[in-house]
Amino acid sequence: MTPRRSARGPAPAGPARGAAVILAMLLAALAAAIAVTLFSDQQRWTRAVLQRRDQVQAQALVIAGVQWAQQILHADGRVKPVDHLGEAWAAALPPIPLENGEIRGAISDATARLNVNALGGAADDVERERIERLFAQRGGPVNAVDAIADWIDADAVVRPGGAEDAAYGEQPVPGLAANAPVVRVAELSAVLGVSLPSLTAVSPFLAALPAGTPLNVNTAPPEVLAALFKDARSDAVAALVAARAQRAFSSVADFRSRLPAGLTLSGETSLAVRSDFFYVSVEARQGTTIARARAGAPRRPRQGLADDRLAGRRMTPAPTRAEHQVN
Ligand SMILES: [Ca+2]
Ligand SMILES: [Ca+2]
Repeated sequence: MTPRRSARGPAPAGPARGAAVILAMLLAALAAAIAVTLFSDQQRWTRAVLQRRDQVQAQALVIAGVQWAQQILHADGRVKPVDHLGEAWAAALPPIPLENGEIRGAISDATARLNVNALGGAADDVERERIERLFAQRGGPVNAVDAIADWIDADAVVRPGGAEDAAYGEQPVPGLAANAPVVRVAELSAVLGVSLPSLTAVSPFLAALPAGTPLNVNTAPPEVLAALFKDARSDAVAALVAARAQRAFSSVADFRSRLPAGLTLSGETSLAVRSDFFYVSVEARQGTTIARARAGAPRRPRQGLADDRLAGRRMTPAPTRAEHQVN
C-alpha cells in the first residue's frame, strides 16, 4: 500500500518539525508579551495622567484657598481696629467636600508669638527680656540668646556669650553668621549653642517678623502671655486669658487696667491689640493627591514675609488628617 502524501510535499522530518513547533510557540509568547507590555504601559500612562490632573487641581485649590484667606483678612482689617480670637478669621475652616476631594484651612496670627528678630536690637530691650523668660519657662536655648542676637544683628561685634563670623569659621564645617533678620524660626538651628530639642520646645511661640512688629495681647497664647510678666503665676495668667475670652482688650491701656493681681508688666513696648501678619495654611485633596500650602500673609500689601511653600505629593494609603500646626 502506497503511503498518502501531503499536497504540500512530504512532512518535515522529526527534528525539523519540532523546531517549527518551538518557533510557533515562541512567536505566540512574544505576541502575548508585547500585548501585556502595551496594556501595562497604557495603564501606567493613564494612572500618571490622572495623578497629574489631581495634583494640578489640588495645587490650584490651595492657591485659591490662600487668596481667599487673604481677602478675609483684608476685609476684616478694613472695618475692625482690634483683632481677637472671637473673629471669623480665627475659626478653622472645616473640611469642605468637593468633587473628587475636599479642602480645609486655618488662619493663625503670627503676631501672637514673640518676634525673634527683636533680638537683633539692644541688649537691654524689653522684647529680649520676654524671649529670655519664654526660653527659661519653656525649656528654650537660654544660653544661646546672645548667639542668636549676634546671628541676627548686622555687626561683627561679639556679645558676651555670643558668636560672630570668627566662631563659625572655627567649626568643623566653617560658616558665617547670617547678620540679618531670619525669615523662618527654623533657621536658628544653625546658631551655635542652639540645640534642636531646645528650639523645638519654643518654636511654637516664636515668629520671624520684621523688627518692631508688636505682639497682639488679644491672640497670644498663655505661654507667650506668661513671658510678658516677671514671676507670672499660672493661675493669674489663666485668669487673664479667661477675662480676655469674655471681652477682648480694646487697647493696650485696657489690657493693662484689667491685669489680675500678681501680674506686673515688665514693659509695654511693642504690644498691640491688632495684627498685621498672619499664617495661612490650606490643604486640598483631589483623588489620591494632596497639596498643602503654608503662607505668611501680611495684611498690608508689599510687606514681605518669606515663608511660602507649596507642596504636592501622592498619598499612601489614605489622606492625612493631621491638623496644620504652624511651627
Ligand atoms: Ca553682634
Ligand atoms: Ca552679627
